[in-house]
Amino acid sequence: MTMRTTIGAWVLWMALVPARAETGRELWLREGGGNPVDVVAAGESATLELARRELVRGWRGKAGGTVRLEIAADAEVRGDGYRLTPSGVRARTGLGLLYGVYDLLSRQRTGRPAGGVSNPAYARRILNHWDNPDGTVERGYGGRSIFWRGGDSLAVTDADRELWAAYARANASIGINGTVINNVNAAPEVLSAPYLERVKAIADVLRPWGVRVYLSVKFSSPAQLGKLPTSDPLDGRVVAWWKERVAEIYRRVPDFGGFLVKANSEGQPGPQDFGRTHADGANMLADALAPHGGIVMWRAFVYDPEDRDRARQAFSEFMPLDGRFRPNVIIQVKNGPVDFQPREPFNPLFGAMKKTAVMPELQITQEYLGHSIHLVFLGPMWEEFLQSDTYGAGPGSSVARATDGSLFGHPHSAIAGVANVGLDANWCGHHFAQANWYAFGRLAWDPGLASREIADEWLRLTFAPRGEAPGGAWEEEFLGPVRGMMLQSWEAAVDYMMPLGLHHIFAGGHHYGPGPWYAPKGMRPDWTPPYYHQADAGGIGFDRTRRGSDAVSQYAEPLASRFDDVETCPEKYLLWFHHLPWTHRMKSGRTLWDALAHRYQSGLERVREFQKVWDRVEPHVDAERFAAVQSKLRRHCRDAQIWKDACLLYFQQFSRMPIPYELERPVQDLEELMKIELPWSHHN
Ligand code: BDP
Repeated sequence: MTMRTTIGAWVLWMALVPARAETGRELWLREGGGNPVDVVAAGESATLELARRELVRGWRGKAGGTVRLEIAADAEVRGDGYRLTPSGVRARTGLGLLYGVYDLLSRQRTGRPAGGVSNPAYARRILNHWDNPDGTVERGYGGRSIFWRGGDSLAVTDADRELWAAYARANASIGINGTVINNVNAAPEVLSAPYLERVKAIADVLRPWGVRVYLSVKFSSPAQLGKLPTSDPLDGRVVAWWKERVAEIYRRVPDFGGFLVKANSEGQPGPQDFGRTHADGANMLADALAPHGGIVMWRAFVYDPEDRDRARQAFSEFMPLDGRFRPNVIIQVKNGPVDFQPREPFNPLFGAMKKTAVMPELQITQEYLGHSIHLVFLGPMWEEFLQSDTYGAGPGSSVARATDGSLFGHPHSAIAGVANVGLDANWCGHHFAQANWYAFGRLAWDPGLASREIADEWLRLTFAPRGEAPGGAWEEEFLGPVRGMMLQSWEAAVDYMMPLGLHHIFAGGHHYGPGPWYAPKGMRPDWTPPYYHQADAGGIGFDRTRRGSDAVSQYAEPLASRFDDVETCPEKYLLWFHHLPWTHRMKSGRTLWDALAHRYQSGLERVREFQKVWDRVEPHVDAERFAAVQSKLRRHCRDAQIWKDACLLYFQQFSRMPIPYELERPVQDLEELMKIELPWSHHN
């Protein structure tokens, strides 16, 4: 709770705080201030009915106005795109109309002018839920699963249906049209009849909102669930088993989207267990799905402890298979070559794999970015990634263009985000984590959007006083500063955790706190931070140059040479590609050690600024959300301090150089810091 010290402030507070409690449950779809409206729609469908209801609920245009929803051909409108016309919305599909309605309403609420055509860049815009049948969520920080309850409770209740509808509505409002409802580390039983009944119930609720259901499958399901002697993808019995399972799914869910597969990765079974390739495995499943219109999203997240550089492996394993996959296979590739680190260069498969469709996998849940404790807006990270030029087809081959179908023209295009949604009242654990769900949807629709615009929209929709068009003092005193905080928050986190290209220096297991020292005896080296930072008396960083692991050569020119040369390598990726002496001169003239220390300090300082920004906007925020975010920021700040002190004191053992005297001194001892087990869940 916050303390108000003067009566004056109290009166001001009474005047400004909205009367209604804000739990965050309504996300960016907060109601209030609907004007009467007349909706004229040609035709009838469940989706059109939703569009009509949304207009009636949220119309802020002229009171008593008329909105026309028409399905018609339009040379500029593609897929589920739409045109906002002076009289309403025109689209080719009912779903296009629903998307148009959301856009129209959002524009009314945010004061943006309406008009023009909007088409989705990616055909499939998908959430990946890492939800387990027992109701837990792997790397989930917003509470338990919204899909699975655990125990024997597969029965579907009205409360389930309401929850799924609210979830589907939120997704539809930002253009998300698919969801994988179980963990990539998949349990075979999801393919059994009782589970498929629940899958059907979920799909039935999601369908009118245009959200299709997909499943993650375990490659060894034929043996584990079907009791076959093998799961070899080239064995006739296995082929027949999958065909039958797939038919079984489509009997219940006629518009089922397809499978997501994690195979031969982190101990998961896969085709290589039978001496077959990823292509053999993916194609077998693709053939089973093709007659029904389903696709396979086959993950390229593979790495083997024997290889000297984990960052090279997806490329080495998948490039030779380019062109050997069926047209309904998409290779799902994490944004970076290692694993959702605070900052990575893009995975070199983007732009290089041309004969096979490739889809980006982003992580909305903040596994490596402060869980649901740190306020980190991921828009800028995704913008950097999607706009990175791969040079795959010459200059101008951004990751977005290399994957959305515009460069290589594959029949399917898709993008996935690992969901941060759970049973928490505000869905995501942290009020600001909702912005990452929102940003993912918006960028999947239009990867050219600037993260500044997205933050702006989201803040207006989520925090503006109810029922009023935001303006004046609110814009100046709330929107400006809070948007500024959001836009800096990712770079700040990179700086207090892993600046200058450092990566994977987390404590083992939870991936929340620092652990650059973490290397238990006998553990796979590629699961320990020293493998990644390589700090010693001679310097720090992973040598991926031509003289090192040569990962640079997986990038197209001019990138390969640019990353290889320490003079031209962007400093943000310096220690990703280079092992350098502590005294290496940076562009600023500072030594590498000093620059590192300054980065850690400035990351922490920015979080302390965020606390001030937030406290200052108190008069503009409801008491519930104000207090919740304020309290998270305290932990954020405390833990950023731990990151900075731990990393600097640990690396100082090697650099043997003083922390620059103008910077704050650490406030804890290294021995103490090494013992801290940060309570990483906001539930504890
Ligand atoms: C890692 C996560 C692990 C996931 C894995 C994956 O730590 O929990 O199963 O990625 O994406 O980041 O398969």
